[in-house]
Amino acid sequence: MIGRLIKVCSNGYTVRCEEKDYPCKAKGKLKISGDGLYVGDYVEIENGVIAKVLPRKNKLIRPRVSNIDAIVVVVAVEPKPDYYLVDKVVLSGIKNDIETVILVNKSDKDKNLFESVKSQYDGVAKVYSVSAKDKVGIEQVKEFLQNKTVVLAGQSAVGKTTLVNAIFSLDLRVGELSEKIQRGKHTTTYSQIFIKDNVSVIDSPGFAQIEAFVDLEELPNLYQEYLEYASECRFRGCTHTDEPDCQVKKAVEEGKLSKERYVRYVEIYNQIKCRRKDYE
Ligand SMILES: Nc1nc2c(ncn2[C@@H]2O[C@H](COP(=O)(O)OP(=O)(O)OP(=O)(O)O)[C@@H](O)[C@H]2O)c(=O)[nH]1
Ligand SMILES: [Mg+2]
Ligand SMILES: [Zn+2]
Repeated sequence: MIGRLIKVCSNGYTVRCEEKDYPCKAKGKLKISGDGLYVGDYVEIENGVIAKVLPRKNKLIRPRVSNIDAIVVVVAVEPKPDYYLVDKVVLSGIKNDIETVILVNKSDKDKNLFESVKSQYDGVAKVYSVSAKDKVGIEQVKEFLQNKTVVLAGQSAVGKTTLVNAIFSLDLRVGELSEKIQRGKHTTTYSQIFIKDNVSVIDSPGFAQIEAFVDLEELPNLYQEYLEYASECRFRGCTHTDEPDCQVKKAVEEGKLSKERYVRYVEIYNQIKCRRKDYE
């Protein structure tokens, strides 16, 4: 039987075949050789044992998921958005040829964040405004989700599980925001796919850090909104950091490109450069 691995947790695997869920074990070999199993894998099961993984269309390392059509990054006014995290998710999406969209949640609390996010990610990602709590904007998101498998990414307590509840009319346990430290409590502890009506959403534990696994040389090319300007930079292979006559820098100064995202670009560029020094 062929099915899809929809859940991995400490007590085993769950595989869905034709609308039925099967608790499974994995062949020892699968656990130790290769790179193991990913939520989202299509697998062959024999008597409750996962015997084989079918070829993957793509995979992400963190969260550990495969066969993804889009990454949905959730941000909210609270906890305060970590835009480096959003940038790095976008980078890993571009690198793996997976579309990234951004959901600005908790619109019931704040309306300004949406415009700010939209201006920063103009030409990079679709941005939606939603309130998972009040179920506002959910239909539009559901339209985007049709016939896709997406993974939710974002800091703890931005409302990923609340969104799953809103999209699938479920009542999963959600966490709370610790007022004092403005951080979530990592309520979701393992990845799981929710499937209904041609929509598959993977809820994953909120992650505070992501490694984009990008090389210094390729970084400038992964900022797609820079490419049209980059071709006019004085130097070929301009990194848009300290070179003279850089058209990307000029476009930032003229307000044609987001200043905030550019400042983070330079910081990420320097982070990767330092990381490389560490290894040399
Ligand atoms: N005001 C408001 N609060 C929301 C909304 N969505 C979620 N919350 C609240 O935000 C808190 C965290 O929600 P969760 O859904 O658990 O967040 P999460 O992203 O799944 O967090 P982790 O599982 O820890 O990664 C809960 O108290 C929710 O009730 C929203 O649209 N508006
Ligand atoms: Mg959660
Ligand atoms: Zn340049």
